[in-house]
Amino acid sequence: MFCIQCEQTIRTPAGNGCSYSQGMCGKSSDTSDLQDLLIYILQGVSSYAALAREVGIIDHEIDTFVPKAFFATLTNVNFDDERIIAYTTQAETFRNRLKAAYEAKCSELSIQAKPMNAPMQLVLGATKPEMLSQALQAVPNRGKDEVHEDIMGLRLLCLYGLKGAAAYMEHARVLEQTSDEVAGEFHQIMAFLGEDSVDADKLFNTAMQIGQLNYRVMAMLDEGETHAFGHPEPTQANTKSVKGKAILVSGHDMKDLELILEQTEGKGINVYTHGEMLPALAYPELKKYPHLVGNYGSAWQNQQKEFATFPGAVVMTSNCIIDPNVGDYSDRIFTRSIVGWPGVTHIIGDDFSEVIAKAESLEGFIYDEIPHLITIGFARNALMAAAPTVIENVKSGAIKHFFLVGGCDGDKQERSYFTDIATQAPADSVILTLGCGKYKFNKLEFGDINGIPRLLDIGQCNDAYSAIQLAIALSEAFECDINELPLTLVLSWFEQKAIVVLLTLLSLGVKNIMTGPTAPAFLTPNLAKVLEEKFGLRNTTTVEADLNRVLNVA
Ligand code: FSO
Ligand code: SF4
Repeated sequence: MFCIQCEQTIRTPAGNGCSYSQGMCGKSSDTSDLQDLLIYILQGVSSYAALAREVGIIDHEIDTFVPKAFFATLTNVNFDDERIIAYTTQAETFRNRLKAAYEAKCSELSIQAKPMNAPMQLVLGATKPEMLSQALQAVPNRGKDEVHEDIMGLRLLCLYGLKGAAAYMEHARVLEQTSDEVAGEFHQIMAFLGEDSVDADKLFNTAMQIGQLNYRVMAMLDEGETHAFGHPEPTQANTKSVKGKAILVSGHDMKDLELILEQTEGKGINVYTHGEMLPALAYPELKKYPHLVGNYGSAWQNQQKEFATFPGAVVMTSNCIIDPNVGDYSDRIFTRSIVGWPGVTHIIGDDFSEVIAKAESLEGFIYDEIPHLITIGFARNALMAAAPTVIENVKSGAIKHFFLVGGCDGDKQERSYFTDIATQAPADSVILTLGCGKYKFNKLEFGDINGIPRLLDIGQCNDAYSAIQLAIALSEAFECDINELPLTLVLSWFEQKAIVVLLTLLSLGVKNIMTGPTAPAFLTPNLAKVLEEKFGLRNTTTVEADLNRVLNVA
């Protein structure tokens, strides 16, 4: 196995990446190899999808399938070999279907079918051992001895960035937001990555193209969420438990939460959000359910402790899942969509009665805790509504700086940096946050500036789209470039969604972003240098030094 896609990858002086029998996340070498083979064959599907488009053929079923299956290989999503194999054999079937359609159309038009790249030609082994034996040709650092390490780093940056975009495409699709243009560009990039380019400029430009593509995808997702559930509104969310039977819904997919709320109405079951589902509590069409009682727990890395003590059923709608056997709750956690863990019940379709029956069979919370309320719901609309007051306060000097501190959480000790920078930011600064990284400080008291809360929770990681809209509005109000605003972005990264959000920001020309707690291990020193020179992108250092630098520059 070789996997280097997330922040917790193994780093040694001899080389970086998880490459032994198991990754740091618990992914076995078999699962990793099967995922590599899946991605490789998906690159073949996309190659045919891109060619088929040239002759006027679009297959929507396949357009949906490819990003979804790619999403299954994102960090902490699917650890179930059988499900990965099922995606892989389905991919081969789809690839052959497109091949046949493309070749038939070519002969109908009397044109020569274009030559096939390697992923288009792979004949999948019939058994798991045969598939595993094919993994070497599919491993993401294939050919590493023949190419410069910077080329490999750029390939991986593109591959992992596109994976993040694929995840958001699937989130958007669930909410009926699809686009033939976006799917076409996605296939074209996926196909390009299957060709193992050695062209550094082309790879770098592709990374920027992925960022731009993801900007459109995040806009689609924003449209899907606000169309389905209304615009988030500032909301006091309870973070303590309420007496009664309980279901906990984690991940990013609010459609699943809505289905669960509908199906539990009047059943005496309380529904809680977890992790990245917290922002759902601010959407009018979700918060209208009185049995959506609040948020339980914190970010993904604490789930083994938190789920173990949750006296109800748990539903994991997307990333991030970790081993449920450790906390001994594998019989009351359920997976959805692309998520998988061997032996855990996977819910297909829209019927959650198994989850409800499980919650009914469990004790639930036996008493009410004293509520602890936090304010959430400052997505695009609420931010825009607050913008005139914010602008006045900037003009009067009451607000001197904005920090966007967001991204992923994780269990590394160094991540206390994000708590410290939020709490040590000067009293005349406003802190915007998004993603599960917010749990490092979102239950603390930050006060307000003339009625504007100093901590504004924008939402999920994909709500970076809302943050960008605010930055654009502020730059228009102050008639300056985004980079001239008194705004500092501090991104905590863990997995590939954060990589693509970073690519989006860079592709929009946002400069001087700080990322931490460590640099991606697939970025070589040369690539890090190029990103610093071009974009001022740098690693976080110490809170004191970083605050000193950004506040004195501003
Ligand atoms: Fe967190 Fe996990 Fe949204 Fe990530 S739950 S770490 S950036 O997957 O997706 O913020
Ligand atoms: Fe290692 Fe991260 Fe890959 Fe897991 S997802 S195998 S921890 S690099």
